[in-house]
Amino acid sequence: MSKRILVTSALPYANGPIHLGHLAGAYLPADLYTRFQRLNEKDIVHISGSDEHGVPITIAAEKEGVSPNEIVERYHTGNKAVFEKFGIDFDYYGRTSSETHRQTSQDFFLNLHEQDIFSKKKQEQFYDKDADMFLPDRYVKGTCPVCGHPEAFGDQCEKCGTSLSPTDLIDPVSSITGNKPVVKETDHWFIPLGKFQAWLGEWIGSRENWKPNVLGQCKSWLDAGLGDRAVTRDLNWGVPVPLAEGEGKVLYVWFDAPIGYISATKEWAAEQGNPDLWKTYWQDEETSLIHFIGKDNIVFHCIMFPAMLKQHGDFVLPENVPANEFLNLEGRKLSTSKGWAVWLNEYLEDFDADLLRYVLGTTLPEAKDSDFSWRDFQSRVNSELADILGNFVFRTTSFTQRFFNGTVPPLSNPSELDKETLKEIERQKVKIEQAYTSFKFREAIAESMNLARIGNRYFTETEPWKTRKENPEACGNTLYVCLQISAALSVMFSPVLPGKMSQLRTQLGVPDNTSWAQINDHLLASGQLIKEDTILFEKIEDEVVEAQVEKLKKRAAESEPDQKKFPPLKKEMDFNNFASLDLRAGKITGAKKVKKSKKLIQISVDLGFEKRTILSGIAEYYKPEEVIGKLVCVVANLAPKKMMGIESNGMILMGEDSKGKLHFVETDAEPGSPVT
Ligand code: B3M
Ligand code: ZN
Repeated sequence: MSKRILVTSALPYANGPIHLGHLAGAYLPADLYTRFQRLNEKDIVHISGSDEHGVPITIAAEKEGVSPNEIVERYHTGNKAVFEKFGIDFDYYGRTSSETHRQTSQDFFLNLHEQDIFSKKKQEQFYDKDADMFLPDRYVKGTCPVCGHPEAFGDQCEKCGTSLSPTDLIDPVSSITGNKPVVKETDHWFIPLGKFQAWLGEWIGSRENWKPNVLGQCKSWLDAGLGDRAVTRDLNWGVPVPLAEGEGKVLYVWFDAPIGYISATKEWAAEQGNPDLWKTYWQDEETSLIHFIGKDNIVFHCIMFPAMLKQHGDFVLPENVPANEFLNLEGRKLSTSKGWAVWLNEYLEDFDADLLRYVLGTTLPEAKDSDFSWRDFQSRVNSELADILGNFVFRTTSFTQRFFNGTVPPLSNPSELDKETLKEIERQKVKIEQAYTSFKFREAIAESMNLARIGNRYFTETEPWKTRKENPEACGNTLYVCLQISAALSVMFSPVLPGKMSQLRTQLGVPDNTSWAQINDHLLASGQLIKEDTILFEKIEDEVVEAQVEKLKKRAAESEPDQKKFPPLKKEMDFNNFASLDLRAGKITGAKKVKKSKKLIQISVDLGFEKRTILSGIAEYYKPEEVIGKLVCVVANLAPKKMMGIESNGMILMGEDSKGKLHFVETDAEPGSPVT
């Protein structure tokens, strides 16, 4: 193991508040890891900060009609504060607008420039004459060539997900003035990633213990072949290109942002009163550099930044990049623009930070996407934190208060079970340590909880409420063992539950500076006094989590655009095609939900001359009993289709409104009548 560890967590764009997706992707795992390693007495520094450059910032500013500066001030300050409240214990939280950062990233660029590594190339780019600026891809809007969505962006269509180039758009317009942009030539500097391809393949191949999801993404980038990537942009917001010919241009945000880790470490070192200390962490080979990020940042941290570092030559390379997958919310993809997110500052108005640290920690998307739901939050708080950990500690300490005057009893003539149970402390400690050091935080937390489970089971089995009279010595042993487990838990659980475990250590009299190595089965001395017990975890009522789900749904509904743009008209068809469609009036005579399907209802329709079974995707909008009796229009000559094991014979016509809700197309004509 290396001498020291430098942990970085992705610099979040200072263009909006921190939500659960951020936490699950990078910050909570980074904090769990750092807190564990600190407890384990490692020399470890955790660096992060605000990414204050790039189009994400200027777009947020334009949307609000304020300056980019106002946006980054607001969110840098707000995000820094909320991370702190949540217990994300950065050693330094910097920002890429700092002077140190400007200097550091310009020096970095110049270093590569002087090594003649960049190629300068002409590029054709959209230009807005009235705004007098080149338009970043995101600033060009138009119709998606793939799905016809009229509001696609120049880098991506958010409706169909296709990744685009601004010139792919049909009828492109500038999102600044609404004008049709012109194509103009501009110069940019490119890093030839292809030159690093062979080295990257070898280097990534030689990394140990990288997660399969990370290796998989790297492999597909490498297999696709690396090309040139522009490292400059025509934008008036960012780090200026430090060359006379680069006037008016800035460094590409993904060039300067990772250098932000270095500049923030420099600022941290200065703050420590030892300005050169940053060098130890970035230049001494005995540093393990670990980048915590979400999966959308993998290519930048595993390909582009290592290539930059390698070429520069003065810095260590990342030892591991334990990127996480995405967190969904209540079964849906998280989306801030659609209001489908839980913001950390709002969470903290209603609940304690530790509860979310625990629940998110048990659901981290470590190997694949995972889901956060309020029901699961409630159930984990109630049935794990309260019923297992809280209950174990409470029954142990309150029994000690009532029957042992609040002092730790002696261990005398322990039974096999007592001795075996004490040994579980060491066994769990080994498992937990193993999990933390291999970035398996879910497992580390589960094994921590398992020790509380073991304690609970033992308490119940040894029945101290009975032995208290029959065999006081055995009763004392039970409490001794349970108090030692509680004490061990108060240290073991501290990376996850820093606030609650500090409270527990105070109650038990376990010193706050107890290290991981010091955890053993006799942290408490016999005769030691335990303080009055408090309830560590209160249960959460149904109404409380229901209110959270309601809040989420309400916000999602509010942020839906009032007028959904309807899809463009389909291509003209000839009359014969239309005439081959046989539409009939029908009456719904029965309806029931299709098992295991969220969308489908199985409907019986009377067409007068025959009865049909039709599956209709309306379950999100109608209950089966609501549709019975409706007089509807049916496509009666559609080929049968099997869904969820049921054959559907026809289709019921529906109108889809601007909110996406479906409405029946109804007719008073008697069942069987042709609809023409
Ligand atoms: N700001 C992207 C993001 O927030 C970017 C990360 C920079 S890490 C150097 O996801
Ligand atoms: Zn599209």
